[in-house]
Amino acid sequence: MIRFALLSRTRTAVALAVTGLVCAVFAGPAGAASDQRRATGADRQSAAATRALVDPEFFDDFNYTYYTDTLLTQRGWTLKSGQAGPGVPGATYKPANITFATELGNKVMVLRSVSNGTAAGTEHSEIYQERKFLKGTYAARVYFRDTPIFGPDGDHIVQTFFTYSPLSFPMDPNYSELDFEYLPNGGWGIPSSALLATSWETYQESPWQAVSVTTQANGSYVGWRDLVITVDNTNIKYYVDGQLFATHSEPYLPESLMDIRFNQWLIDLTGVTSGKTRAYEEKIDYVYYAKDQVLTPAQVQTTVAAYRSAGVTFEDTV
Ligand SMILES: [Ca+2]
Ligand SMILES: [Ca+2]
Repeated sequence: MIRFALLSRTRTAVALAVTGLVCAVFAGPAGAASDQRRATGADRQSAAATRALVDPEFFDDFNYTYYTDTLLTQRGWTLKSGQAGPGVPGATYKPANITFATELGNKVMVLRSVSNGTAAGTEHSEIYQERKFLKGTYAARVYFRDTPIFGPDGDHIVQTFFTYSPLSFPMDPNYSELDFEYLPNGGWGIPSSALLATSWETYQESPWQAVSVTTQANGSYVGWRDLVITVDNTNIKYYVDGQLFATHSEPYLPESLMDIRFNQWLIDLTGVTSGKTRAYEEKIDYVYYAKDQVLTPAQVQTTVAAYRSAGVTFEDTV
């Protein structure tokens, strides 16, 4: 895990610089922050039919009390702990940095990162699910934040929603990873805020080589965002707030079972010169996966609304 984590930081940074496979760069988010969609009666009626179609599926509304809630591990979640990557070498992943708050009329998960400008004083957060996901539809509602909760601003923070399988050997073609990464203060040579969607075929550490493709949109994505990734036999499609953000295809289609991850971490310590402590937060309302079914973002919203109207905060039939 530690080895992967350290590699992940390096390869991501280098991939952007070396492979340079940015297939689209466009202006920042269109329109205002996304509305919180609410299902109508008709939505709920159609939701039952939709849900019958998409089983097996995974849904977690993150209705937990604390990071030590035993339900988290019972339901397949791992909270990364200790010195690990990705991010600043020597920084620490702390499960206690993952908390749960009431917002949007329900519980949301909060990932906090803290830094005082030193590696020893830098804390990251990460949570990941079991490895059992491949083709189908992945979705999460995520809050991207541009400024610290407190303290000086400017760190090269990465706020993510991604899927991942370990690399078995260098350039293993079965390696699989699909990333949403938001950089509120830039990083990896990007001067300001940007949202990245990256699909990986494979990589090797030494000498560095990566086969990946990134779609980059410059601009602020602050606020709640509905993120969807669909994977079928032809395409990987990334959607933000219902709008198609990126389409990637072979050789980037995933071949191996992946886990689902959320993390927040600092790329480096060059963004802020101050030694004052600062903290950043990414929030996640829910995560959803439908196995082997490509759903539209609207169908995802309908399905989530159906779970909520039924009072279901967790389901796993994958
Ligand atoms: Ca929730
Ligand atoms: Ca691959």
